[in-house]
Amino acid sequence: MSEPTFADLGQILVIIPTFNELESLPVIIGRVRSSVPEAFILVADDNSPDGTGKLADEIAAADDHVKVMHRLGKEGLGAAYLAGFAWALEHGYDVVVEMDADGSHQPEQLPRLLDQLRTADLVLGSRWVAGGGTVNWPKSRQFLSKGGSLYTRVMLGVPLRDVTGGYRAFLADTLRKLDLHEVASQGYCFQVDLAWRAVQRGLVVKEVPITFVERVAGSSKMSQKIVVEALWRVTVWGVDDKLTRVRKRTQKRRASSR
Ligand SMILES: Nc1nc2c(ncn2[C@@H]2O[C@H](COP(=O)(O)OP(=O)(O)OP(=O)(O)O)[C@@H](O)[C@H]2O)c(=O)[nH]1
Ligand SMILES: [Mg+2]
Repeated sequence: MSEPTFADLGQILVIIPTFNELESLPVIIGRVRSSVPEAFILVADDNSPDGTGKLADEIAAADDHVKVMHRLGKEGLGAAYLAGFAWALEHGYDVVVEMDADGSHQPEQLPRLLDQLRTADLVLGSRWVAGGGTVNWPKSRQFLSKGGSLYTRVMLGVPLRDVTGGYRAFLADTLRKLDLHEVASQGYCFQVDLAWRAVQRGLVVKEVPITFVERVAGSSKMSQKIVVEALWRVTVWGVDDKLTRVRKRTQKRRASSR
């Protein structure tokens, strides 16, 4: 059987943000290259002290499908993605993918996301739809992730099951419509922010099942601060959104009773 091709989608760029991913990076690059050979990769490294950026340069020197963006220091996942998106749009890519370096997002499942992008503006890899799930994730992390998505669904009214996940494929046109210059959120909240922006703009957002695998090498950059930021911002956005709706409804009622 021949490999599926995604030539009809145009040029694809997979952005992999890294901070101290020396062990994981070469593995993940190799897996992306075999899974979707036509895709390009941009490693967005925040000057990792362990030399991940240097290793990325060495890989890029031997493979014209691998590019590297060196950033000055650790500024968080959101900032690295925003810089990567800007680079992708400047360089004329048609599809932009978000993928972690640690193997949690399996490159072998990328074809699923790309396939659905043919009929969507944004495709989310989802752990919490039928067929999706996690491997080696403690119950506490599963609870936090499902609970976070449920809270967001209720507060913001987004009809999505996994809104904090970071395995995603965007049409470049979608990124152009999201007013990215306004995005200030980080971590999980960055993912919520982008999905909510897409929903608010009436774009087609689809979820496809993925199996998220807990990292086997390196260490997590997840922190309590990231969780608290997400909870706080989602609450503020949700309350603000509800107040705006009530205000609009009252204005309409007043106008029609005049
Ligand atoms: N460029 C850049 N990449 C980052 C930064 N923080 C995290 N990353 C990368 O973003 C991806 C996700 O980070 P993780 O530490 O795996 O966070 P997580 O997946 O929420 O946590 P775990 O489930 O414990 O792995 C990885 O590829 C990290 O190397 C950062 O400040 N800058
Ligand atoms: Mg991870």
